[in-house]
Amino acid sequence: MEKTILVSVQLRNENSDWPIADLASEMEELAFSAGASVVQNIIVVRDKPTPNYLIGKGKLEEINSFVQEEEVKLVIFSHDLSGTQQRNLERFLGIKIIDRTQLILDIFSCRAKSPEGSMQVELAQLEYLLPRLSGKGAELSRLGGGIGTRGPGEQKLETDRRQIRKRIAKLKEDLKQFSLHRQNTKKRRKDNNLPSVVLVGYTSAGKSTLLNALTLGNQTTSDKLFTTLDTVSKSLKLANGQLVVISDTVGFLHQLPHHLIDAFKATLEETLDADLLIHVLDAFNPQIDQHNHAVLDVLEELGIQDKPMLTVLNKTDLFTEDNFMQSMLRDFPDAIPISAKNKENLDVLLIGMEKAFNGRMRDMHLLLTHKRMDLVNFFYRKGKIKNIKYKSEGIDVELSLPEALYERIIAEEGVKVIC
Ligand SMILES: Nc1nc2c(ncn2[C@@H]2O[C@H](COP(=O)(O)OP(=O)(O)OP(=O)(O)O)[C@@H](O)[C@H]2O)c(=O)[nH]1
Ligand SMILES: [Mg+2]
Repeated sequence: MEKTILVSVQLRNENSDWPIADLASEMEELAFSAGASVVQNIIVVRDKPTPNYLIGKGKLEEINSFVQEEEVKLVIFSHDLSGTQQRNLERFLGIKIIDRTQLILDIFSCRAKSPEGSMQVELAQLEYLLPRLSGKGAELSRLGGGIGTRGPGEQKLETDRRQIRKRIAKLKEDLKQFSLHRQNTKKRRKDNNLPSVVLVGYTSAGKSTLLNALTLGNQTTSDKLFTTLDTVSKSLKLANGQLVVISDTVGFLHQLPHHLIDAFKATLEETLDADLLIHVLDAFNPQIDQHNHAVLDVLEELGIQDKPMLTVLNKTDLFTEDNFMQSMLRDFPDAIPISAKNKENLDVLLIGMEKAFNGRMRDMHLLLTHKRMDLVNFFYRKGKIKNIKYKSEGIDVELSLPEALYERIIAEEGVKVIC
């Protein structure tokens, strides 16, 4: 493990709703998730940044003495560094310096398993690095492997900018192919027309644990951040027999690097296309309000803040006193308290999902030609058949179906609307 110093920086000229102590503790979690061994977390509060080093000379000397005493190999800044600042800091301290964005990219790069996930991370890394390239090659080759140099790393950086631009274009093209393929699969799913539910939430809120609890799945879960990168979908039957597709996605974080959001938009297509979002909040986390806002911000950035959404307060098993939970429910009055780990109250969540879908059901009375038995099967899968009579003139069926299907069904051949 690399001995690491964290420098958590708050600049008063930048409005942040995150108290510095919370920011500092999140940096520790991120560093832990990347496999760093943190020996010091130094807090710096300034009015504004200095152009050369971000922080002042006094603090820099303080960091330098820790670096010498503890044989530190890496310093991670919580604030983004310009190329110049990073180079100056590396020259002054003589060790590798990275910022929060690079740290997050590094974690993603280690976690990415699918070819698509790896390409998305590589794209984000290259786009982050391109404007910071000048004069970096030589320094990076001196620095060797470890946190902050994974992924596209040194070798690719030493090739020139043109090569990197070419690689970026190629990655974008390949990712487009993945996306087209997914569109086709999605079209097939839409033809089946199963409603889709997507789990969203802050990293480590318990999304994968909830997916496993609901579907007897075996998604990997862990206390490290960003365990899940690739979207995984499973089918789930609600109590009324309605089948839905439920998907687990990459977790969010406050100020998630823009390059990453852009690169992961393709993976997040499932989310963009969801009929219902389930927002999983870790009720036991003291930063629950900030997490809540950070997730709502990312949803807004993706343009899906108005989708129907159920909020769940997860990890209720960790509360020993009832009144804590009560006050939590005062802050989130519509939320459903659950424990994904102990599978508590999941029936209430399932009913909530059912209600969310029922809200958009429409009653219909149709006469189908006998050739359209396929539609009867389709109705059984998608909705609720209330009455069905096989008559000589056709199949007389009264049913309720999702509103969204109405136009499509009445346009089908062999379908007559009775009322
Ligand atoms: N006590 C308790 N722990 C839980 C519960 N749900 C999840 N956890 C734990 O919280 C940690 C994170 O859970 P995950 O399911 O991996 O979280 P996630 O939201 O999928 O995280 P990312 O994939 O990193 O975005 C794991 O250590 C889980 O065991 C719960 O209901 N109670
Ligand atoms: Mg997960």
